[in-house]
Amino acid sequence: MESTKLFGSRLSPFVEKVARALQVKGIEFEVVAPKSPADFKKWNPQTGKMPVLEISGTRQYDSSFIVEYLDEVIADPALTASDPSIRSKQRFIEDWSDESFYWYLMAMRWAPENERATAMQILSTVPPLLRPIANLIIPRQIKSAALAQGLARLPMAELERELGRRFDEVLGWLADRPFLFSETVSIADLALFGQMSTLCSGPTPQGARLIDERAGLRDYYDRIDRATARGRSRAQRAA
Ligand SMILES: N[C@@H](CCC(=O)N[C@@H](CS)C(=O)NCC(=O)O)C(=O)O
Repeated sequence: MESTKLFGSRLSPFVEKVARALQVKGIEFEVVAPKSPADFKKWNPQTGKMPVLEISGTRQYDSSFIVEYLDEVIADPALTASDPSIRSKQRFIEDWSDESFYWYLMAMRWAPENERATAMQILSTVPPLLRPIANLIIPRQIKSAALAQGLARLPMAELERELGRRFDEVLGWLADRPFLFSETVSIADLALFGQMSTLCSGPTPQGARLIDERAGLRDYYDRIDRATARGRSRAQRAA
């Protein structure tokens, strides 16, 4: 069987989301990291974004489309609930996490306090010879997207307060269940896990602290981590 390739960097919340989905499905894969921004367009001419998944001779783009595809080709374990009302909530949170919540992360990464560490983190994944040119392009390009969206214009104190509120709201949705609206992990949890994982990756200590201050959130993060770890059996994946 052809090998499955995940194009992108696991520093991206969307790539991490797909990596975790593959692990839940028990699909072996290799990560192909970008060498330059030109790779994004080469891998994914449609949107120029990562992740892209090469699987069974096809290339899929967009983390949500990819996970939906994985659920179609490997139905068990399912990453959405069979109950339509629960499934719609999981899809809604996945979309909220990808298209809205993500911008809190971007704002925090590209805040004046963190932008240097963020740029260094990204550049460390680029081959040394390409770093000078990447340094000229990547930070400016990504920061300008964050500023255009708007949250990145808030001062850090406001950003922390707002992100903390979003986390409290997530805990409200979680209530006393192990995963969002369900006893088993779904696309909603994977999407949030990707965002939290990037937030805990170093350049945004303010975001990592907001998670650590909330024991319920930290436990939720660790629970998704365990449920989606590579090589776990079904019994081991149980919360
Ligand atoms: N909706 C897309 C979002 C992907 C996305 O925004 N990826 C970012 C990395 S975190 C990217 O490739 N950015 C490069 C660019 O915008 O040029 C998905 O879920 O896959």
